Amino acid sequence: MSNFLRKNIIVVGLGVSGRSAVDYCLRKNWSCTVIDTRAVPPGLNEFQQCYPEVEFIHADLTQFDFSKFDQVVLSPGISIDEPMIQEALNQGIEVVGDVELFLREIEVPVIAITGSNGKSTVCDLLGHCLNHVGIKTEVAGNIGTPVLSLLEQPQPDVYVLELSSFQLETISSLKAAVACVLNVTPDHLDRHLNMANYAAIKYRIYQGASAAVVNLNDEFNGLLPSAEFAGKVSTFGFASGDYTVTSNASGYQVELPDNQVLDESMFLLKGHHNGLNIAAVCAVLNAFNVAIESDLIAALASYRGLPHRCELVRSNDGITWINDSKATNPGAAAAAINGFSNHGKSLFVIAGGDAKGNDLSEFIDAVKRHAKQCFVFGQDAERISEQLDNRLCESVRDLNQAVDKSRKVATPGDVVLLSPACASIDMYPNYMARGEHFKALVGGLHG
Ligand code: UMA
Ligand code: ADP
Repeated sequence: MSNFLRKNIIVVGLGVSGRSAVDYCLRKNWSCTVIDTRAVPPGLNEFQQCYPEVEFIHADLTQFDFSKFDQVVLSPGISIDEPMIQEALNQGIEVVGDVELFLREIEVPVIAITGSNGKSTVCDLLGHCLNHVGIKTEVAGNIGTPVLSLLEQPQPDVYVLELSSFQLETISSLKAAVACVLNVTPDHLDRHLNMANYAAIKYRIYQGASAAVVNLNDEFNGLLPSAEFAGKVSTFGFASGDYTVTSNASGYQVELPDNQVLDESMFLLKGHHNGLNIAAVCAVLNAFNVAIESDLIAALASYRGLPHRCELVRSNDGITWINDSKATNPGAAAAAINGFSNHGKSLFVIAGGDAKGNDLSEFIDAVKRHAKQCFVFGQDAERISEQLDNRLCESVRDLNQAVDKSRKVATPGDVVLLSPACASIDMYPNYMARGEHFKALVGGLHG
């Protein structure tokens, strides 16, 4: 350690988690430096005014020497496989993420959730249910609230943490009261290289957990060999599991181990994938010793969902318009398309953007099976349309034209679903901006 009285930390990445890490280090009276590969990361001026004592370095990570620091706090957007981060590890310098620092500070149980899709919905719904039954809960992590910012408030009864594969790479102290991998489908392969590697990182969430909730439909669930796992295991899935989702005439139903059956008509969350999310929430709550009784079911029923996730925009012209802009990978969009396949006469899909090099086949299959027509726009429109028949797919200039064309072909009783299967960054700052644009366009249509 460079100065045994004052720990010398470097925070890599000046995003929201990096900023909360700086706050944390300063509260600890540690010396703190920040490095970012961007010359002017968002909010740099304001940051420098607030923290004049913190040195900001703009540098290429491939050239940077970390040897004078005691600890590296790595933002999730930067890979632990960066050669100079690996070099720091070889020199015996500790590399952690913000979540690891947080876990070392807290004394209350953690419910930890990961998965390629459904994480935010499941975490938000868990927070809604637990708070509803009087268990004080804070929800944070990849959902948007950086975990270290929670340390400024009194500790609740339980933390629900949404953990991404990026965050799981730098966590070693997680011993969750309940851990759950919701699903693993292609995403972030530009960073994790292949599915086996990506899944193995996600399944680390079960290490040291007291109870595991496992999706029986997930092809990687063998990564949690129940014989070797010391804690309690419960399962959920389509047509299988302790918490089972099945189809009925009007949609989905969730069957609980005590023979209760919860029908889609009870819930504001629509689509079979949301049935699976509800099943996962029930399994996690039960593993956390919360009984699925009337109070809890009332909480599940009153949950409205998060914006941009299969959000109902408008249906007053007889056509149901749904904003699912958060479907930024093929698995998410496929789940939404499958989920809404029986909710109207015909289904029109709007998709496209930056496909991040993902294999689109799951999305393409869902469109072929359930959509009457698909309008595609953005950077990878051509890649999508090449895989779909011309009669089924039309390339359009932008979202404005996609909404215009959908309005012309859809008739009362139909569903129009924006579920892009792609990231938005080729045309929008983020998925929220894309979703807001869609809502404004649909709101401006004459009914
Ligand atoms: N970046 C650089 N150079 C740097 C540092 C970052 O170019 O030196 C880039 C990253 O590649 C990334 C962006 O800057 O594109 C932000 O990265 P960051 O690590 O600084 O991100 P934060 O603002 O700290 O936000 C992070 C999570 N971001 C990522 O994992 C990329 C947020 O998840 C999370 O909500 C937040 O911490 C609070 O915990 C976002 C996300 O996109 C929503 N997550 C991915 C996903 O959901 O698919 C995993
Ligand atoms: P995440 O936080 O993992 O990105 P969200 O809850 O924000 O997940 O949902 C993002 C999108 O993923 C939704 O808009 C929907 O299209 C899809 N989705 C939601 N739940 C599931 C699920 N259980 N399985 C597959 N896709 C899902």
